[in-house]
Amino acid sequence: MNRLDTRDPDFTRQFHALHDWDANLDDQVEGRVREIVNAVRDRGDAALREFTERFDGLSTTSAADLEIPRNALEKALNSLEPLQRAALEEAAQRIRAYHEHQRSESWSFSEADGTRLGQRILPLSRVGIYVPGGKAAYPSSVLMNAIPAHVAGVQEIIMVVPTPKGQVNAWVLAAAAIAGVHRVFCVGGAQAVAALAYGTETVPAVDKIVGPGNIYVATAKRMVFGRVGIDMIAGPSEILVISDGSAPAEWLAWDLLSQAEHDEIAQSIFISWDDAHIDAVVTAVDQALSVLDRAPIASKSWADRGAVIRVHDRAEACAVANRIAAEHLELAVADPESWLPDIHNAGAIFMGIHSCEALGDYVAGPNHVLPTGGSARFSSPLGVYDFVKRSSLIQASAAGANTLGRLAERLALGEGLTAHARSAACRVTDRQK
Ligand code: HSO
Ligand code: ZN
Repeated sequence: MNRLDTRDPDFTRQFHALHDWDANLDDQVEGRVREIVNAVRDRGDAALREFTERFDGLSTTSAADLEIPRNALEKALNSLEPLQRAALEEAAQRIRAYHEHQRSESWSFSEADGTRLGQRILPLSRVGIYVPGGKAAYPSSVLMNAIPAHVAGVQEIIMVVPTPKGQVNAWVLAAAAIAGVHRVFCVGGAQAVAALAYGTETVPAVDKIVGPGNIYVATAKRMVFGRVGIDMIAGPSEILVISDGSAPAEWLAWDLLSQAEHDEIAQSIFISWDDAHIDAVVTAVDQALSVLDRAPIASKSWADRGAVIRVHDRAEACAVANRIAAEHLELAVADPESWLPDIHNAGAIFMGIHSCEALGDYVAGPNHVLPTGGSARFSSPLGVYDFVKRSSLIQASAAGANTLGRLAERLALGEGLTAHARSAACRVTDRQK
């Protein structure tokens, strides 16, 4: 773990080293992904089946075999233990209720001369949700991606999930059933992204692709952006805990490790101004690691990318937190409300010692798909607003066109655009011939 102290003259350099990181840029990967994307674009199902056989060891006799039938989703749901199923359903219900608040309405207003202006909000027609396979196959992420789309009113939600050697994760399928996913295909990687972007004979083309994935998936999403919409490019998970000593060190140690266990390149950072408290948390992390199932992953993450930062005071804690712009920020402090005005950059803010990130990851209701890698400076959690588009509405009255036409004509002439000027002038009374 990296130990930083803002009093250290070398602090700025160490701090940059800590968070200057882009896990998703690699020229070699780019070349390989380009080939895969082009092959699927040009040869459709045939290429999709070849790559699925090569990368996932899943051979199919026809492309139709790539689709998981609807009744398999129901079967997966019924195969869960009643308590597991109830937990998943309750989580889904809370996520749905939270996201209902994000709905926004179309609006318009009228001007004195009868001209009406507005904005119409409509759901996207069809979206694709990428669900990673293997160790990162999270049913909770299926809920977090699909439910906002559903609440937005998306007509068709298509999920893709790699099934290495044909192994499907029953939890993931059950979550898809609960979240209202319409169709599921067992394809993954760059080939799945290409199939969703361009469509194949079997996989329909979508309007937007969301969901996290490895570097191949992230690179493919970047490549097809423009053809389709994409959500943000997810980097490794991060948690930043600021503590004034109100929470027991052991709680905070588990909070830090709850991110570290996701991935060797996940990042957990602890900030405090209390030296004894920092030492207690560091000791508690080591103790927790000694009993953690995923210790091999979490230890590497904590050792290489983890950090404790000793700051001077609360104001400096906020300044450092704003520079990090963490995906998850826990304010493990006695009076989190009073801290809020000073926090400007964070994907999700967990307020007070009872609000650990794990609650937000699963059941609180807000989305767990959050801006990573400092992008909380300019972007937001995945939400209903990511599954809608807006159209402007312009309805000029005759009187309105008369006034606006004069103005537009003048501006058009200034730009040397005569057809624009004439088009506007046609609507101006004393210019009409
Ligand atoms: N913490 C992850 C989401 C997740 N956690 C899924 C558990 N399952 C996002 O940063
Ligand atoms: Zn998590």
